[in-house]
Amino acid sequence: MSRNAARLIGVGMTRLNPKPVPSPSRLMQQALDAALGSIPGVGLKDISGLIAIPSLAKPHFMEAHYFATQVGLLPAKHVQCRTIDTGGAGPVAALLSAQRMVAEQGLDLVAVVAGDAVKGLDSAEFLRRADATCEVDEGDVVKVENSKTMEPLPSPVIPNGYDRVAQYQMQQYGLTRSQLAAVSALMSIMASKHPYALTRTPRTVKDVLEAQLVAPVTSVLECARRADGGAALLVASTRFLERRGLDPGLGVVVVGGGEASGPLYPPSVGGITEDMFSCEEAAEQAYREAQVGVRDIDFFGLYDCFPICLIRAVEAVGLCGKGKGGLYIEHKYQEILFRLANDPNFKPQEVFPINTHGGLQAFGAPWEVPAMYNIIEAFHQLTNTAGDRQVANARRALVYGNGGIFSHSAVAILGNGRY
Ligand code: MLC
Repeated sequence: MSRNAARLIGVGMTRLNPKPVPSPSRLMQQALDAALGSIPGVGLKDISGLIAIPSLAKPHFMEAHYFATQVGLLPAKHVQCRTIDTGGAGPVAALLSAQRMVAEQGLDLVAVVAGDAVKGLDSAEFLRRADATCEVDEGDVVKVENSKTMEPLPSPVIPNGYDRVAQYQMQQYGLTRSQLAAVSALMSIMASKHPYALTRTPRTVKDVLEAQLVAPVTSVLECARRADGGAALLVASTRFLERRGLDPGLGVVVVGGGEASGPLYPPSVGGITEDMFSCEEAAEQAYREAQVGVRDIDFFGLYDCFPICLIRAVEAVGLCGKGKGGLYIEHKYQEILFRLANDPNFKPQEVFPINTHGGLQAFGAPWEVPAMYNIIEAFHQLTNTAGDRQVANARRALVYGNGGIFSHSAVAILGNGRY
């Protein structure tokens, strides 16, 4: 390994929905303090790079520069800041960017921060802002030959956008309504094992199907669960660790990554084609760079803002064949229910080493923060600190962040560096 290899050495997060509701910036600060506090002798003054993910509740011009100024990181020489806006893919895109800043540009310690307080917004204001993300100004529309009709989405725009893709997958590949609901039920089982998760009690497919509908094939229990929270990552060079007398094998290594983009929102159901999806491409790049395949991955942190996102993700990363994601989830869910009922020592991660924290639908989703939780859970799995959720002998993890409505995919592969 080169001396400039980048390691994810520390992570930090706030509890979800703290009261009184802090600002997104305060949530980022608290998470960064927690991450720095986990590494002896390392403090704010050691940070030479800062990447921030913008919030919806209180966005700022040049978020990273704003944050660095507020916490006193700037003014200073040799500090580089950047804001990354690839929606929910932001944390994984930021992790890859931090890795390059360390490995290629020679920075010593790069922090990634994200925080949002969308539960703290009242419902009407949240919906107004969320709906505005896909608003198209007619004056901006350029007619391109053979272009798809970008039919506007009804409110709530984001659930309806994902719903279009769910309907496409039902028509194209025979995905069923219960298979979609099984994702939410499965995630609630996983979340019930995590002390920070908002969902404490597992729900059934029946509960999910009987919950209030927010779009034709999406109920409220299948939506990313609106929440307030912050999270932070610290990526360091091995040179920095050596200089500080820290274990050069601290944390985990970023061994590969990939990114790809799709349109901001999908066309009508009949106009959707496979061209709009980008997770396969991002995953392929990441596997190639890491020189591993799906069988080498022990833990998966897969974005799941709505069931269709996880169903397409298990296909895209190669856990099952194309169009078979619904069946894959259904079988795993049935197996887990059977084993839980018959074996008191059974742990769900033995058959489903995916989103052991519960994902967006059950753990909680502070807008663009939640892929941070995929990364943090991967960190705990690879450092053998996931407690009751621990996947046995976890050596490599794949984390996936999705932005917009399948508009950006970022995939990173992490390793414990000991294989
Ligand atoms: C909501 N509730 C849930 C839940 N989702 N409970 C369990 N599991 C879930 N997954 C509960 C809430 O806690 C609340 O109960 C009640 O349902 C109503 O939710 P709400 O959000 O307070 O209500 P409302 O304002 O009416 O809005 C409902 C909604 C909204 C479905 C329209 O929640 C919504 O738009 N959710 C999706 C959020 C979203 O789009 N995130 C981005 C995903 S895309 P109580 O008891 O707490 O009041 C993405 C990519 C990207 O991630 O780039 O961002």
